[in-house]
This record gives sequence, structure tokens and C-alpha cells, in this order.
Amino acid sequence: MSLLKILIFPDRRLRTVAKPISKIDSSIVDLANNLLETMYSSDGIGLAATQVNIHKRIIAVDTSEEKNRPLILINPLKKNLDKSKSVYEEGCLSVPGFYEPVERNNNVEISFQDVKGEHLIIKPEGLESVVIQHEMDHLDGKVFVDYLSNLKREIIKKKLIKERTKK
Ligand code: QAP
Ligand code: CO
Repeated sequence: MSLLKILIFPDRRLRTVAKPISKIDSSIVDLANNLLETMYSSDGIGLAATQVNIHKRIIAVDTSEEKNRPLILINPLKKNLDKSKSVYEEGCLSVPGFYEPVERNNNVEISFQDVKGEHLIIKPEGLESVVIQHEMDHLDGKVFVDYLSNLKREIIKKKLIKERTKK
């Protein structure tokens, strides 16, 4: 296993649209394990391959209290079951130090493949649903700050660029 380096907003590489995974082989299983290891070691609850500069459609999520319920979604697709939405304070390992409210769908169905290549469908609830939708956005080159006002996004951008030059 290995720790992967996480891209920080406004890195342009976060805007890349990831490609579907056609063959789930041992290199994809390795990638899944590395995403989980990187997520846990950074105290994250979700991480998309895009964030570690690997542009394949795979995300890691674990919203359990004990951090013992790893979830890997390969080629995830979302269906909105109705129009109801809720607001949640979101963060992101690619936007360290910032949490802002974002509105997302409540009732979604996610179809995906697991690391064994099995096709599954889940209806996530609460925080898990929010995190899955947030991570799926990364695969399309979207970051949660895109939902904020231009002013808020520009302030966050400026602060993160300043942080970067300090290192
Ligand atoms: C996405 O984000 C998420 O700023 C996953 O200093 C998170 O795991 C969606 C993190 C919350 C909805 C709600 C952020 C760790 C982790 C930070 C994360 C930080 C250290 C973010
Ligand atoms: Co994120």
C-alpha cells in the first residue's frame, strides 16, 4: 500500500473528467486500497481518484464512526429519485481548512461496481449520501466550491494559493 499525494484547489488537474474503468484487475484493487489508506491517514471520509491525479472513475468513502466500513464505488452513476434537497456543511481534502454549506439531493440511487466487478445499487442516506454525491462530482471535474458565490470561492482560492507559497 502507498500514500498518494492529494491535489489542492485551485489545481487545474482537479478539473479533469475521469474515464470509466473497463477492466477491474489487480491494479484497480491496489488503487482502491491506496485511496482508502490515503483517505484514512488524512482523516477524510471520502476521496476520489481525481484528487490524487488518477483520472479513473473510482471513489472511496467511509462515514462510519469507527472508520471500519470502507466503501469503494467503481463507475458510479446517480439517479435522483425526487426533487427534495438538504443543505450540509461540506469540506474536502483538496480544500483544506474550509467548510461551507452546499445543497444536494436527499433521495438518490447509486449504481456502481465493487472491487469484484459485481454490479450493485444502493440508496444511501444522510452524510453518506452527501459524501458520495460530493465524490462523484470530483470524477466530473467539479469541486464543492463551485456551488459557492464567486466571492467566497475567490477568497478561498487566494488563501490556499498563499498557504502553498508558504511551503
Ligand atoms: C467530503 O471530505 C465531505 O479541511 C469528504 O483540514 C466532507 O473527507 C462531504 C478534511 C464533509 C461532506 C461533508 C477536510 C480533513 C476532510 C479538511 C473530507 C481538513 C482535514 C474532508
Ligand atoms: Co472533495
